[in-house]
Parts: sequence; structure tokens; C-alpha cells
Amino acid sequence: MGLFAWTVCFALGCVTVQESYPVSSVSKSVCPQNAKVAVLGASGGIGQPLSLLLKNMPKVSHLSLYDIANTPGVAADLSHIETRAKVTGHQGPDQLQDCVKGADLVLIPAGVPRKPGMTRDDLFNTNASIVRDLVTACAQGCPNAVIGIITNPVNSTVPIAAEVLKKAGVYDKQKLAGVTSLDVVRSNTFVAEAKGLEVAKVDVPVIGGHSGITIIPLLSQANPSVSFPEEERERLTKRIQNAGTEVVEAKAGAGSATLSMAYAAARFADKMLEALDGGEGQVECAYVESTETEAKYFATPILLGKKGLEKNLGCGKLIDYEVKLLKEAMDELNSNIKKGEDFVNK
Ligand SMILES: NC(=O)c1ccc[n+]([C@@H]2O[C@H](COP(=O)([O-])OP(=O)(O)OC[C@H]3O[C@@H](n4cnc5c(N)ncnc54)[C@H](O)[C@@H]3O)[C@@H](O)[C@H]2O)c1
Ligand SMILES: *[C@@H]1O[C@H](CO)[C@@H](O)[C@H](O)[C@H]1NC(C)=O
Ligand SMILES: CC(=O)N[C@H]1CO[C@H](CO)[C@@H](O)[C@@H]1O
Repeated sequence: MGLFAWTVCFALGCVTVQESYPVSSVSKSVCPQNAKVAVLGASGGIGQPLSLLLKNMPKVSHLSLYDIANTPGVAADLSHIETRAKVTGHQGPDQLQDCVKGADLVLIPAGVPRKPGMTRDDLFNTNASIVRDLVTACAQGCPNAVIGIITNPVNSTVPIAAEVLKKAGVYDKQKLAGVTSLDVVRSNTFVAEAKGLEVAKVDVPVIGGHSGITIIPLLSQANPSVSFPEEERERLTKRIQNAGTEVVEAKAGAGSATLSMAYAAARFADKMLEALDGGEGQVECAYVESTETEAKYFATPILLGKKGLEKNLGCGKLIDYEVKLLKEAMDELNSNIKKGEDFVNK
């Protein structure tokens, strides 16, 4: 939402209401754009709360939900909420095209959890195949959409999505991202806690990949600037890297991070819709095709714009400790990326 202007949409069009302006500010219409947002995997632990948060966004005019199960129920439930987004539910592969057709933004939290007897490879292949098939549908139905991949392992599912889009001839690196916002959200929360800061004002960039040692929080670049004794910096870094496990253990068999992830994906979506609508200055860390390091995909702060993930803002200046983390992450990251690419091209 613009701070200095807000727009009320009447049946006849948009009216820009101006509030007190700083002298330099330019009048900007923030009439909600008519964004179609699709959630693929909408009935899941992340999909449901994410869909709820999206239903609450003024910019969303059509919330299109897809899953292989329970989508009619989730859609019916959300459709009773008194916000403008029209909600449609689509279930099963026959209805996938309808779901994604013409979408501006697609978020993918679809997956199948580990079942007894599944090997590591089975587990990888299951989500990998799901992402491959869902992105294949996007290539056909919404080739210009921004696609945010949430399904793990993100470090490999993003390269998978890229290969699929390349094969279909519609790949645009400005339109594909692994959603790593949860790493930033957690870093902001933990740093604010540690330093007694107001969390809404804390911003910690997180670079690298999206699991374990590949997650590299740049505490040295936190805004406002904070400093930690070496030991505390290490402890905090490890806590951020392993924060997913904290939730898994606390839930004791009942799942992993879903609510905080839904929040993080909604944060990504909100900034992206604002930027697609012409809003300036939206920056979010995301895992994208990159030339910042030797890893072909890498998360860094990205300036969002009308075309999507427009400008890579890079890693900034790292302190020695962060350089060390980066070195440790590189082999792992490179092999994850290759595994994703090989999966599509084998
Ligand atoms: N990026 C992140 O930071 C982050 C954080 C937490 C979890 N995750 C990942 O997000 C994914 C979803 O997690 P969850 O807890 O919501 O899982 P979940 O199992 O609760 O939900 C997954 C949903 O996907 C659906 N699904 C399965 N196959 C499908 C298909 N072919 N097409 C469409 N939908 C399909 C299922 O029916 C289910 O509703 C997982 O891969 C998880 O590891 C990512
Ligand atoms: C695949 O997604 C499920 C959630 O549906 C998740 O539990 C599982 O860990 C994911 N697999 C991998 C390899 O990350
Ligand atoms: C660091 C890390 O956990 N990386 C994961 C990235 O993805 C691969 C699959 O390609 C996983 O096996 C890794 O665990």
C-alpha cells in the first residue's frame, strides 16, 4: 500500500485520494491491479494459510487454487471472506490449465512428504517430478508469469523449473525464483530478539542456497547495523541455518514450518505484486539464476520491478566469517544444482 496516496476503486474507475505529501513525492495511483495469483499445492500445510493471506491482499482480483485433493473445500471456505479476490478451486491434472491460465504470479508449495520405505532418491524424485509437471503447465498457460518455487529442495527444484521453461522456449530469468524469504524473516526475528530492536525495522540479507550450510545470513550487513561477539555471531548463524529443525522438533511429528513459511511467501508475493504494478524500491532476497558467484543459482537481494526479478543487488561486502561460510557452501550448492539440471535433461 502506498503511504501517501491511496486509491478507492468505484465501479466507474479509480480515484486517487491524496494525503499529506512530502514535497518531493510524486502522485502515484495505487489502484489495486487485477492480479491473478495461482497457488499450486493449495490444500497443503503451507498452501492453505498462504491462500488465506493472498485472499486478504487488495491487489489480488483472482485467487486460483490447484491441488490434487481438497481444493473445492479450501476454495469454498475462502470464497466466503469479504475481500475482493474471486476464488476458484481446481482439482486434478484435468483442471490444471484452467487454474494457471493467464496468471500473473504462480506460487508452488506442492509436494509429497516422506512415506515409509522411500529412499532419499525417491523423496527427491517425487517433488522434482511434481515441480517439473506443474511448471510445464505454467509454460503453456502463463508463460509470462512470475513463478515462485517453495517446494523443497529449493536448491534443486529451481534449476528443474528453469530447465523445463528453457525446453518450452519461455525461460526468462527475471521471472523465476526460489522463495527464500523465510530465511530473512527468521533472521530479522532472531536479530531483533537478540538486540532488543523493533523487529519491523530490522532487515538482514540472507544469501546462498536454501538449506543447512548453504544459508548464509549476512549479519554484518544487517540494517540497522548490529555487531556480535564472534561466538554469538556463530550461534545465531547456526540457529538461522537450522531454524527449520526447531519447528519440526517442536511439532513433534505433526509437520514442519507451514505458518511462518506461508507468511514468508505472502511477503514475497506482496512485494512482487507491488513491483509488477510499478511500485518502486521493492527488494527481496530470492534464489535466482546468478553470476554473483560460481554457483549458477544463488540467493541475493534482488530489486523487483515491472518485469519481475529485475536487478541483482549482489552480495555486498562480506566479512571474513561470511566468506568462510560461502566457501563451505559452494560445493554442496553446485552439486545440488547439477542434480536438478540432470533430472530434467537425463
Ligand atoms: N521454501 C521454504 O522456505 C520452505 C519452507 C518450508 C517448507 N517448504 C516446502 O514446501 C513444500 C510444501 O510443504 P507443506 O508442509 O505445505 O506440505 P504438505 O504435504 O502439507 O502439502 C503439499 C500439498 O501438495 C499437494 N500435492 C501433492 N502432489 C501434487 C501435485 N502433483 N500437484 C499439486 N499439488 C500436489 C498435496 O496434496 C498437499 O496438499 C514442501 O516441499 C516443503 O519442504 C519450503
Ligand atoms: C517434498 O515435499 C514434502 C511436503 O509435501 C516435504 O515433506 C518433503 O521434505 C519434500 N522433499 C524434499 C526432498 O525436500
Ligand atoms: C545443503 C543441503 O541440505 N542441500 C540440499 C539441496 O538439495 C539436495 C537435493 O538435490 C539435497 O540432497 C541437499 O540436502
